[in-house]
Amino acid sequence: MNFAAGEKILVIGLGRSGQAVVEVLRGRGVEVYAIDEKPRAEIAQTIAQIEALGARYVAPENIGELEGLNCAVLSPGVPLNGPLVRKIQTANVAVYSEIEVAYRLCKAPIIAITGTKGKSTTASLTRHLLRTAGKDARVGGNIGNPLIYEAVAAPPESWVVAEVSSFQLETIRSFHPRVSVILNVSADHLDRYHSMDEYIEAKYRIFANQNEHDVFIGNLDDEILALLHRHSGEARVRAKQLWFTIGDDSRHATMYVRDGALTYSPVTGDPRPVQIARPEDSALAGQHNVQNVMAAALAALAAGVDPRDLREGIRSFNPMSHRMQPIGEVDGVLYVDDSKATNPGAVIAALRSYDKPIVLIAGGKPKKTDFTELGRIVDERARALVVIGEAADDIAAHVYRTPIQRAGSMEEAVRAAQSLAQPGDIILLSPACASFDMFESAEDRGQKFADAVLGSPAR
Ligand code: UMA
Ligand code: ADP
Repeated sequence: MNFAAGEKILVIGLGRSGQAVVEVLRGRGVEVYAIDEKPRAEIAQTIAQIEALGARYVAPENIGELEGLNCAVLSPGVPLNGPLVRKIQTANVAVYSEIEVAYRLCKAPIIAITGTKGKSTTASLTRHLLRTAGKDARVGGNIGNPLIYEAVAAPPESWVVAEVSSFQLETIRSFHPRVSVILNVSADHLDRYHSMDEYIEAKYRIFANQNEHDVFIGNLDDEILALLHRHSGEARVRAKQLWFTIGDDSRHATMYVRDGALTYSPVTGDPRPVQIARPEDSALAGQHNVQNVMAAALAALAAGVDPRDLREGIRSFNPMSHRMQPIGEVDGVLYVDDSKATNPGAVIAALRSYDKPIVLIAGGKPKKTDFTELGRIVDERARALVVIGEAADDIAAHVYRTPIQRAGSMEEAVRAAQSLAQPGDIILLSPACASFDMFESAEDRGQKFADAVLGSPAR
C-alpha cells in the first residue's frame, strides 16, 4: 500500500479523523470512498465537503456494491466488532487505523504517547519541551487534531508527538514510533472492551513494532505497568526501557524524585544523577502531573534534548483547559473545571491534588467502569457531592457518608454545589464519565460549567 494514485480506498467514519484521511488521500490522487452510519441528512454538509474534494459517499446499505478496494481506513470511534467493519473484513479488505496511514506517510520520527489519563497534557508538554529546547515539533492524534495532518506536513528533521488512544492502536500494523510512552492504565472504555486485559493489550500495541534502537518510557508507579517492568526479562518490550517513579528509586528508574527534585540518571554516558527541576517549578498540580512531567522530560531527553534545557520548558508550560483548570474565585470559593476527567481514575487523581474541602460535581454517560474506589475517595475527601446524568444513581450508590444532591442540568448542579460549599472550599467539576448524555462534548460540558459560574448565558 502506498496510499497514492492508482489505489482505491474506503474511509470508515466521517468525523474529524475520517475527514482528514479523505482530504490527505484525495490530495495524493487516491480514489476515495467514504461511509458513515449516521443518517445521510445529518451529515449532508460533510458529504458535500468530501464530494467537493472528489471523494464519493457510500450509504451503509450499499457497502456490498463496492468492489476492488485496496484497503479501508477506520475512524477510532468505529468499533472493530461492529457490523460495518465485519462486512468489510469478510470481503478480505485490510482495515487500517488512521495512525497507521499517518505513520507510513510521515518522514519525521514519532513520539507516541498513550495511557488512560494524562495523554493530552503529556503530549502537549513534550512538544513544548522540544520547542523550548530549539527543536521543531508538532502534536496531533487523539488530542483532537488528526495525526495524519501533522504526519504529512512534518519535515524529516521535525518530531511528531502523537497522542494515541487504545482505539487507534487496535488497527495498527507497522506503526513504529521512535519513542513510545505509556503513562498509566486504569479502568476506562469497558463499554468497548470485554475485559481490562483486552484494553491493556490494545495499549501495549504501542511498543509492538519497536526494536532495540527505539525507546520505551513507562510509569513504575502504575500497578499494571509495574508488572510489565517486572516481566520485562521476557522481552515483551524490545526497545530500550526508561522508567520513572515519584519515589526515590534510582535502581529501577531512570527518572525519580530525590531530595525534592526530579532527578535523571542517564542510562549510558556519564551516569551521575542530574537534577532536572522541582515539582513546584511546574504550574501543573498534583502527583499525577509530576508523573506526566517526568514522562515528557524523558521523551524529550530521548529525542536528544540536553537535560539542562528542560527546566525552562517545565516552568513555562500552563495547564490545559478542562484539566483541573481554575476558572475563578467567587465569594471565597474556587471553581475548578476538570471536565476532561472522563474516568474514575482521573477524578481520584484530582481529589488527591487539593488539601481544601471539595464539593464535587460528577456523573454523565457511564462506560461500565466501577465506582467503588471513587466512592471511597469521595467519602474520604469531599465535603459534598452533586450527581448529574445517566451515571448519577450508580455513583451515589457507592458513596456512604458524604451528603449528596441530584441535579438535572449544569446550571442546577452549580447552584446545588454553591448551597453546599463554604468559603475556602473548592467546587470541582470532575465527572468520571463521558459527556454525551447531556452535552456535545467534554469541552462543551466545561464551558457550560464556566457559564453557570461566571454568569454568561448558557448556550
Ligand atoms: N461512526 C459510525 N459508526 C460507529 C461509530 C461512529 O459510522 O460505530 C461515525 C459517526 O457517525 C461519526 C464518525 O464516525 O460521523 C465519528 O468518528 P469518531 O468517533 O472516530 O470521531 P472523530 O470525530 O473522527 O474523532 C476521533 C477521535 N474519537 C474517538 O476516538 C471516539 C477523537 O478522540 C480524536 O480527537 C479525533 O479522531 C482526531 O484524531 C476523542 C475521544 O473521545 C477526543 N477519544 C477517546 C478518549 O479520549 O477517551 C478515545
Ligand atoms: P487524556 O488525554 O489521557 O484524557 P488529559 O491530559 O487530557 O488526559 O487529562 C484528562 C484528565 O485526566 C484531567 O482531569 C486530568 O487532571 C487527569 N489526569 C491527567 N494526568 C493524569 C494521570 N497521570 N493520572 C490520572 N489522571 C490524570
